[in-house]
Amino acid sequence: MKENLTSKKDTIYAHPHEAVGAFQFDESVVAVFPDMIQRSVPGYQTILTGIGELTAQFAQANSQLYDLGCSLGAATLTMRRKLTQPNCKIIAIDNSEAMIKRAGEYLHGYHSDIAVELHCADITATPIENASVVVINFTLQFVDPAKRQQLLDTIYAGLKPGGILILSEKIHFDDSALQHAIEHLHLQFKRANGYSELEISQKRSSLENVLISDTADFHIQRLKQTGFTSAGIWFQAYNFASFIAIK
Ligand code: GEK
Repeated sequence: MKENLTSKKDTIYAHPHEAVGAFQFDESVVAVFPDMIQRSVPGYQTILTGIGELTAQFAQANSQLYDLGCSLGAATLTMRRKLTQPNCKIIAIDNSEAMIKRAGEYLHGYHSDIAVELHCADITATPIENASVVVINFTLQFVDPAKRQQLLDTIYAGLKPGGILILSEKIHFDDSALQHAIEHLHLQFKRANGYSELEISQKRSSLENVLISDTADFHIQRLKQTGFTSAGIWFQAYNFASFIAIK
């Protein structure tokens, strides 16, 4: 990897902000994003490895693979590495201009003969067609809850029979004792990864009303209601889970 593509340490909330604004995926976040997501999301690397393995298992020849809310393209990279089926294309979409620009630089840093299209667009307004694998890795949680079902319907309609949706999300728990205990584990994870109390509390304020989580049961029910016959969790680390749904 080229020197100028390496990630800086995330110190965005290390100093007091006079007013903590709503979290935005802008250039300051892009510069530290790989560090930020690794230190904030338990199991992130394992999920990426799983996305690669599921791609190898479910990708179909002559089909399209989607990475919705691709950020810097980490899932696209792992899909591209594991894809062996002929005549496939990966379509990676993010509505942050800064993310897409940087994702292009990352993807060009590695050689591959597999076609990747990068689009700066809203995933709720993107057509999904002839798909065998659709990944939404920690992005549905940022979509307006009122638009989530419609997005899932679009994905379902665009998937080929036997196709797979891989959906990773931060989740919450209706049981308050469980919520408290598991949230504590996540806080300890962030502390162990070097985040200070100030950073943790300012980040939490900035994500309020921006990241809106659902429960695991709600996700599975909604996936079944969408039409998927098989839907369940394949990975969970504390309050972060990844679901698969097979058409
Ligand atoms: C990874 N998947 O590293 N349309 C398009 N993009 C959106 C939208 C939208 N409506 N809303 C948010 N985003 C990545 C990590 S990060 C997760 C995904 C996180 C984009 C937003 O710009 C950001 O890049 C991404 O979704 C969420 O595997 O930061 O916790």
